[in-house]
Amino acid sequence: MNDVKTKAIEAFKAHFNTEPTMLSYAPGRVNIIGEHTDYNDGFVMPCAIKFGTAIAARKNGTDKMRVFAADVNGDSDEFTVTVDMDKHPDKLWSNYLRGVTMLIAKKGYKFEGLDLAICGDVPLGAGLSSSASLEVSFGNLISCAFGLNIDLQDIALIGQAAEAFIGCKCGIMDQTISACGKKDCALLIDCRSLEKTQVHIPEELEILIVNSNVKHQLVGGEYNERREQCENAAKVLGVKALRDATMDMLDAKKAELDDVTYRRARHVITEDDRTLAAVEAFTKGDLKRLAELMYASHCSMRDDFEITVPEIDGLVEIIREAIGENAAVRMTGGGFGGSVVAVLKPEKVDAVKAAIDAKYEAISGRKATVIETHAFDGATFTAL
Ligand code: GAF
Repeated sequence: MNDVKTKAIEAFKAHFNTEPTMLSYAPGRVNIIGEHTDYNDGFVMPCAIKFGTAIAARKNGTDKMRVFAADVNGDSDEFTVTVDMDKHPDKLWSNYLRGVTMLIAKKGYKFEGLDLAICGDVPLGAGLSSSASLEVSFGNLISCAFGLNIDLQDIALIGQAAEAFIGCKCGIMDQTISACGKKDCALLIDCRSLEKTQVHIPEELEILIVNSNVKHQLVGGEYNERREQCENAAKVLGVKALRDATMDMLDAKKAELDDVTYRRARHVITEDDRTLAAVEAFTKGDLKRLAELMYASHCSMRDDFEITVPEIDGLVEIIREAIGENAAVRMTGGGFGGSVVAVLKPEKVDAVKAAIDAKYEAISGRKATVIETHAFDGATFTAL
């Protein structure tokens, strides 16, 4: 059992003075390519990572969720299972649970209260979807505990709606990969049809995540603004979503779009193409092509979508210099801080770590955290 699962069980016993009867777990994710395409009905290619959120639980025979968040300074919360949920004024972590509870109840499912102890090891604010792993782990727990049989993709949709309840109009990527991830594979997700295609990650390649330790938080703000800009561009182009547009269509309407909107749309349209091309590069084991695509994705996020920060741009360049040819590296996730992802041969890892040690602090005033991972399975539930 991984550490976080054991910790959740121990925390449950210590807090509730009894044994848990269930354990739910869902991982965080790293997105290899396809950024800010999901809410444009486009393509993404994430995989689940080795970190996640574990919840040890037991039915409590009441209509209350009683939650102990072992790793949020031992904070706790209690709320009633209802279709009419209020947000907690200052416990953001609990609002994800409140949102998921309300949304499952609103769908007409009948369930009752649980005692819960939660432990997660997805680094917060690192762009690795700690909140999606919490929503999916909790949604799947409710479904399995009360025999509701909610499909994992529907659990993901409920998680996405919980984010909207809190204030972030996010896409469906993070919750889908957390729910449905496959060991040793990235998933190409068509965010319109929700069709998922497994893209095997060749054994000789490793996934490296480098957390810039510039924390980002997606709730509201610039993320929602980007989404609005994309929706406006789609309207001007006369398409349902930017997924349906081409660069020719965009260029034909250039005069009707302000420069910012044009560049936002260019990022999304070209990112969809890069994502599909990356599947082919992976399939052929063509690291050089993958490197071109990932760097082009990074530059597009930096220059057109304007979601990178100098620390992240610096990290990408440090890694490119360290690996030389075939440096498949880019920012991953929503942006404004967070992490960089690299796909590389394991023998390159030491050189990357040494370069980061030598150069990152000087450009950023902080240390980066290097995480070596592979692709993991999505959500699981165990009766204890
Ligand atoms: C965040 C969102 F939650 C996702 O839906 C996605 O838009 C991503 O940013 C950017 O690709 O993680």
